Amino acid sequence: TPRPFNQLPGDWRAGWLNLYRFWQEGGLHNVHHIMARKFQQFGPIYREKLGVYESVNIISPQDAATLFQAEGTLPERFSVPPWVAYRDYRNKPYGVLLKKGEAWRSDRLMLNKEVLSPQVVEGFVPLLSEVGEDFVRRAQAQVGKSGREHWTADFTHELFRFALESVCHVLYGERLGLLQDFVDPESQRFIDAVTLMFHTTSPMLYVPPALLRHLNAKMWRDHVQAWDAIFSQADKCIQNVYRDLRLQRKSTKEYMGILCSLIMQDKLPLDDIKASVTEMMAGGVDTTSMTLQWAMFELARSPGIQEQLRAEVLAAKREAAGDRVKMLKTIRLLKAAIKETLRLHPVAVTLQRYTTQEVILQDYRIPPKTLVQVGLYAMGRDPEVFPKPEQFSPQRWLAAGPKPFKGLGFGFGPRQCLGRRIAELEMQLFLMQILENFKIETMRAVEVGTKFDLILIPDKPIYLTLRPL
Ligand code: HEM
Ligand code: 2DC
Repeated sequence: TPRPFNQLPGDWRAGWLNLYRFWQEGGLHNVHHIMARKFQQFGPIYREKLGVYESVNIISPQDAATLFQAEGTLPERFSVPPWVAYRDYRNKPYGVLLKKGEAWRSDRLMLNKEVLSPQVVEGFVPLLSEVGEDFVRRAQAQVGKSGREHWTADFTHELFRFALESVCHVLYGERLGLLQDFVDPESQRFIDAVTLMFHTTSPMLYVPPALLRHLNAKMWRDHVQAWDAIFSQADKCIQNVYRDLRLQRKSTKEYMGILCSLIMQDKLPLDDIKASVTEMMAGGVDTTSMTLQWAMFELARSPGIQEQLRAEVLAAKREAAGDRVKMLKTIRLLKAAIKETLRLHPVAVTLQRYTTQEVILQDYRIPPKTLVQVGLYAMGRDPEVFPKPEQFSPQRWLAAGPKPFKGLGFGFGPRQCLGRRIAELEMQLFLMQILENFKIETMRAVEVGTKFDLILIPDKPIYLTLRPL
């Protein structure tokens, strides 16, 4: 018979003491390392209490399968407290990111049709390719300017701009011009606000924000300022589209973007559309850009794999006569390379769900309403799950046989990442276009680690070189 809940291994009796220890260990930026260590110490399941938050943590794909197969139709993840606190403080509506229950589900189903469904997603290809082409053109111009036949830089900010330009093109059907030499300071402010928002979230994760609010701590003020900037900039973009639509300035022939489709469908209240579109605009900056940066870094460190990918892309291009939609159907290794990048460098350190019924994990009874976290970072580097985990090997995803609950970078099920298809297409097209035009290089001696800043990011700048083929 399964063992009772209170026999689970782990430090779950003294929440505040644990939080204190966590701070002392520099846990703030090392959540992922601490988790990996706890799995080593306690085995594949442990219970933990940090401050007021209690969770059960798992690492094996089989346990993830058990968890997600029992999640039901209204899955709920850990609701990041400072994000909720901001919305309540400013009286701003929740979008799908923060909604729960039926209210979440009805919004989500409407959004799925315009953001995730295969027919609509194919229409994103020309919009996203155009942005990728501009990036290539800009890179070529930078090579010219350098006078040294290559462009070497920390690409963080270039990729932030690329990512925001991309997500806005599909959301609003309009270009912001972020890949030009002159960048609109308001757009730049939006990008900086998203980074600041993530950065100020992590220290407040385990301290109730209400407490910080009363202390009026600098962290909370910065967080509010960051969200204010995000909402006001998104609102401007949304108002522009709304006005153009009313004045019939938009030609109704071509695809006009996700926001237009949602407004014309008229099935969601405008405030709910706005809330979720704002979340998508903010969610589309650091996520894809950091993943692309890691992908280029890994390809630079594995020139052999980079050559294989280039060969695949060039063959696909010949066969499809340059048709990007067709090309996307044949680039299996490139898609595997993106999965492999997210295995080693997931954006989200964990996936979380509240259980709705009793589940058995590692032969322990987990009661309903328990927060269970899948240690995504730890799983990606566990040799039991991925042999030779330190090796970047896209090929491992192409080997015969199913790989259930191993590729979880975007989450799972009805509550998985809403931007998943946009993100995948954007990254596939970007890497295709880069591989067609440049060799990616880096100084091989430099080791780069990972830092938790709410999302996982490189712990030092990554310098990459693009060299025209
Ligand atoms: C949720 C990862 C890009 C918008 C999530 C979740 C993960 C994730 C792990 C939680 C899923 C779950 O609980 O099962 C990623 C990764 C990205 C990425 C790895 C890129 C490499 C994007 C983009 C957008 C976006 C480009 C916007 C277009 C969202 C939203 C949610 C979400 C709105 C909440 C969905 C809901 O609760 O219904 N993402 N994401 N993400 N993501 Fe992404
Ligand atoms: C952070 O302990 C660590 O995709 C916490 O695009 C648990 C947790 C809960 C929700 C996760 C979050 C972590 C990391 C960032 C995620 C978020 C859900 C969505 C969000 C993974 C793992 C993200 C980056 C969205 C953000 C959209 C936002 C900017 C409007």
